[in-house]
Amino acid sequence: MAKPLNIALIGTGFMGRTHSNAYRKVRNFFNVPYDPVLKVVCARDAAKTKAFADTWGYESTESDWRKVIERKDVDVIDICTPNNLHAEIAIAAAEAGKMILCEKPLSMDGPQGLKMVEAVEKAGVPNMVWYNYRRVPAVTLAKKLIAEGKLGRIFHYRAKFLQDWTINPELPQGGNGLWRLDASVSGSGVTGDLLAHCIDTAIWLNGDMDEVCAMTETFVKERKHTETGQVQKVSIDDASAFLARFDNGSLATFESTRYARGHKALYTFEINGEHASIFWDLHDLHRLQYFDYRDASETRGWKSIHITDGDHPYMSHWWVPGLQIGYEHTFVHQVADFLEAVGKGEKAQPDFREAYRTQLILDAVLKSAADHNWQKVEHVKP
Ligand code: SOE
Repeated sequence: MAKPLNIALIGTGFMGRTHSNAYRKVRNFFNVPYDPVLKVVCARDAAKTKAFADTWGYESTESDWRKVIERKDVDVIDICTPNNLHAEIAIAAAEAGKMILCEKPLSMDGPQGLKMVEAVEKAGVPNMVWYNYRRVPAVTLAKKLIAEGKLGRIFHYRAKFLQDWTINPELPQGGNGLWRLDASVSGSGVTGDLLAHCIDTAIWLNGDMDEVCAMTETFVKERKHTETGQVQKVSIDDASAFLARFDNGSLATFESTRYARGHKALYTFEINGEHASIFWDLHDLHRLQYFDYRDASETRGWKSIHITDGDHPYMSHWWVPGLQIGYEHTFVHQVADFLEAVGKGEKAQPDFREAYRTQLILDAVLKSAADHNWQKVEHVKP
């Protein structure tokens, strides 16, 4: 029998929806030891929060996250707020002994991330950060192939995450919905929002990074504020690209932008190893492209592996072979993995400490871009 686990969701934006959907679906498809109960949702706007609660089936609403943390009937605090609130909420939740799930990126910067790591480790509470792309079955398969040594020594890692939604100079910045354009709330622009995903996947697949050399640009220098209408300097990076050297000696390039006309969420990575290469594309997320030099030369070539078989990661839980799943399922997988890990008393991944590694790389990228030089990346104990 699955035990009830009471969830408090803080934040009702896009991510709040993806997580709520995952809590509702997980037990229909995964035999997990806990049953997520949608106990309370919290956000400042009472009417919107009530509408959100009705849509997703939350039992109650709150407008002050501190009250949520005080509640005895809450086991898990799920933080889906803008980035500048992650640390304060997570540290208070850890002190209250709650389990914590936090949206990415973990924090505004490395030092703040470290305080969050220390708080959850001191409290000994289960914790995890929602880097959902690890849970795309094709990406999980890539991890398996690399761990099995199929690629051999890795020479190159190449990732990009391209969007085009901020090209219009009339788009305002800040406030509800557009906080991603205000560095005092988001920490940074595409570096923390998009490259954070690419870095999380990369260090999971290819190990730690040793050094980086970056450049960033802000193409639109001034925008009106959403609420005040005042024209203000744009504080975020609109585009960010960097070179990296991994601890295993492989060389890498990373690029992200919100100015790539025609691309809404083009996240791709390619890894070239001694024996084989793999390529993955979020727009075709159920396929893994694989080339193995050890195949007979007559039939050697890129294979497009359709990740829909019961043998593929996570897929036996869904439909029959040949039928696909999508973006929202990555969150269901992440909840399932979290509940399994809690049941076994194991760490869920990525936990705060692992996500802190990404944070240190983000700091090094921003520092490198500001100083126009190579930056060594501080390493974190696993
Ligand atoms: C930004 O547009 C965004 O929603 C990110 O914040 C998410 O993390 C990414 O998965 C999709 O794009």
